[in-house]
Amino acid sequence: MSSTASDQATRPETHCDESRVPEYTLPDPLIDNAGRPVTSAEQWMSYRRAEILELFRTYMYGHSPQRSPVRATLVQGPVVALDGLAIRRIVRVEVTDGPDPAYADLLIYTPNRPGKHPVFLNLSFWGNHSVSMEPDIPLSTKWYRPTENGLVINNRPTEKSRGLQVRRYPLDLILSRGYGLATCYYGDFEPDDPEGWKMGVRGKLQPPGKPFGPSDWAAISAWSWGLSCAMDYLETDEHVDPSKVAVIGHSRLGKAALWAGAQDERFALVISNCSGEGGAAISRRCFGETVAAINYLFPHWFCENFKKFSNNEAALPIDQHELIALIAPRPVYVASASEDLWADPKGEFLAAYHAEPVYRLFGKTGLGRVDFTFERGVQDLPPAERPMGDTIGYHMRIGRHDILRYDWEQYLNFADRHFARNQ
Ligand code: GTR
Repeated sequence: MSSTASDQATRPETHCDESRVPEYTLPDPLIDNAGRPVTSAEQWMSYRRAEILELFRTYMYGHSPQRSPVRATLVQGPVVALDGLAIRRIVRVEVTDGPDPAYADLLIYTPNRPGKHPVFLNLSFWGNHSVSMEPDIPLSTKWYRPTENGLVINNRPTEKSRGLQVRRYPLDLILSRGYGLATCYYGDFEPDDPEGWKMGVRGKLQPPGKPFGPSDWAAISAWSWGLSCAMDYLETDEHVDPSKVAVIGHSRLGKAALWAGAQDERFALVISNCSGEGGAAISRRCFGETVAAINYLFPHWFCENFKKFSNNEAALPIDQHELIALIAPRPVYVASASEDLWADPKGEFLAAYHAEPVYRLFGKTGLGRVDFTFERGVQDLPPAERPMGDTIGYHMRIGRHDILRYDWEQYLNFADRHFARNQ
């Protein structure tokens, strides 16, 4: 996606031309704020990790408030679902206090056999009724962006949107491999709109009349905060193994999954699918979507301080390899798609690559040895459909910006390996 000279006054110019990637120097996660080297896992965990988290909070995603204890009510099920493969239920999780609490309706599938199961936790773009064709999953009653094709009427989804996203949720595969899925609509926490905060958790928790400060949370943090609330509930669910919860998201929700995984160490595994700018992609490459473009297109996603870095990436005190490093020593998977240049596959790969030194502190191998090189000035990308890595996984699927069965197959293999289910 690139813009023309005529609209540059409004929409920032972008390009997907590798020869125009500037020279840059990445911040070193292993040099602390005082300029001293960080040489041990103990130093990383005791203070360096907190320094980097604070930089991401102050300059990029904003600071989120403490969570109250969640309250959960079963609103549907349990029922046997997916031809006997799964037990399905919907649990309403209230996440704020007071008379009119914000809530999320978690749709949960777990394997239809006794015991506690590993689970993928995910926010969806279209809500619970979109991830499956099952006719008895209630339509969301929350706010949706208007569409022209009858999928949304009066800001509410219609029957026409049932199953809309099934290609992104291969439930048969996930359940038959022994995993569960817990999911809810991202708009349960905040509608994705510049005015959305008024209808979401940020509006509920902001003291009346008090404007947001320059490093207060924004929408991505609200979604990540919601993922932690969902985890608060999952820790109490008798069918879920809370030590094996993988947080997974696609695109803007991949950004939220990474930020949730960086902050909340209860997530045992973190998966970023095509998360791009503000997610896994190195901001300093300025390839595809840029800081200026994302702040212009989505002014509500990041905190106000982040606007200072539009067309000023070199001044960022952090870059996205450090977001991945914050997940260490836990396993993290970064995936791209070959035609998804807007998300900068090469920048996503390089962030995974440059998180390696932090994993090494823990005696872990991240991506490990990479047996190919990039040449500047060439439209080169990581090799397609060659999943690689150890504690950091990476693949680039052939095709477009999406999350498909191929991606899930790799995530399941990665989770099997790290959750040691196949030993
Ligand atoms: C695009 C946006 C990306 C990505 C994507 C998505 O429009 O520029 O950062 O988040 O949307 O979420 O599908």
